[in-house]
Amino acid sequence: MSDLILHHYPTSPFSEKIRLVLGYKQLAWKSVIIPPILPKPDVVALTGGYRKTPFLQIGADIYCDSALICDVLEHRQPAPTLYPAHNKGTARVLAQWADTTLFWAAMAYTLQPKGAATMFEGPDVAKAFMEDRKAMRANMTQLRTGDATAAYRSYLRRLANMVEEHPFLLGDAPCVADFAAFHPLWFSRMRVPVMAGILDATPGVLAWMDRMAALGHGTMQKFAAADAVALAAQSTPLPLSDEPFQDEHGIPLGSRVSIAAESFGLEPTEGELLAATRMHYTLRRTDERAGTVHVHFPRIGYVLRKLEP
Ligand SMILES: N[C@@H](CCC(=O)N[C@@H](CS)C(=O)NCC(=O)O)C(=O)O
Repeated sequence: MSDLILHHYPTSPFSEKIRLVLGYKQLAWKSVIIPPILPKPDVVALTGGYRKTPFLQIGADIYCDSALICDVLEHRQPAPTLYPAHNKGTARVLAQWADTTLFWAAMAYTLQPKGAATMFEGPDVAKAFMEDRKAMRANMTQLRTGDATAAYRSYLRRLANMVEEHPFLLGDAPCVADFAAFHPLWFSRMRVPVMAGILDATPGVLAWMDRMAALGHGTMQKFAAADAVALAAQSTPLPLSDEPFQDEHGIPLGSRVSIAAESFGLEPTEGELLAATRMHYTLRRTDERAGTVHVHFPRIGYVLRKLEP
């Protein structure tokens, strides 16, 4: 079976979500460290434009977005499951809330000037990072610090209510919602410890975080970005799933299309629409370094547009 290659960087919260899922499922994986800001030539050779972190590579197949990566890892290693049969819908909805509403409140609180001042090695690195992220947020409403802090405190209390009932958010075992709720809090606690005091009011949440962290990161082996691009060029994309085409846009398969995130980092990937199933899109594109690759996106959170042929 082809290797799982995670393109990520150590301080990325969404990457920590996936590293822990790899640990929970006890998977072996290869680690490619990518730059946290643009330019990202090796990333774009594989994704065709998408620049967010993390993404997963399996040979010549590229999976964008941590929600899609969770589905791919579940398919690869169904046990233990991320989607318990008795509350699949609740788990996905709670995960989506955590990856968006909770994430942005946690970031706005944690990266207020006092936190941001401790995060970077020098003023030039800080300035480059802040400018990169400001451009990514161009179409978003920025939460103000006071509002973000109040919201984050409430969300922590709500999470505490859940983990006071059972060891994980929805029961005795972690599900996709636990991984999604963990990573923004991990960023506050582990990456910007000067801001971690907000967690002290909810010791149940801290204990749950310790249980989550104990899942580990699976078995990781370092891999070079250039080797990952070369591997894609030598590989043939996997056969497409036999799930039916679900047309919501009036865009036929085979059309030239672009796919971009709805918000935060709108760099599009362009290619030929090969599949649009109930939950996922697949594009085919050819890159001069990576060869022909299939780039996959979730439907939720992404905008599909037809391009002129
Ligand atoms: N919806 C995406 C969000 C990913 C995301 O926003 N990642 C952050 C890092 S944790 C990012 O891309 N930052 C800019 C970058 O790394 O270039 C997912 O679930 O993967």
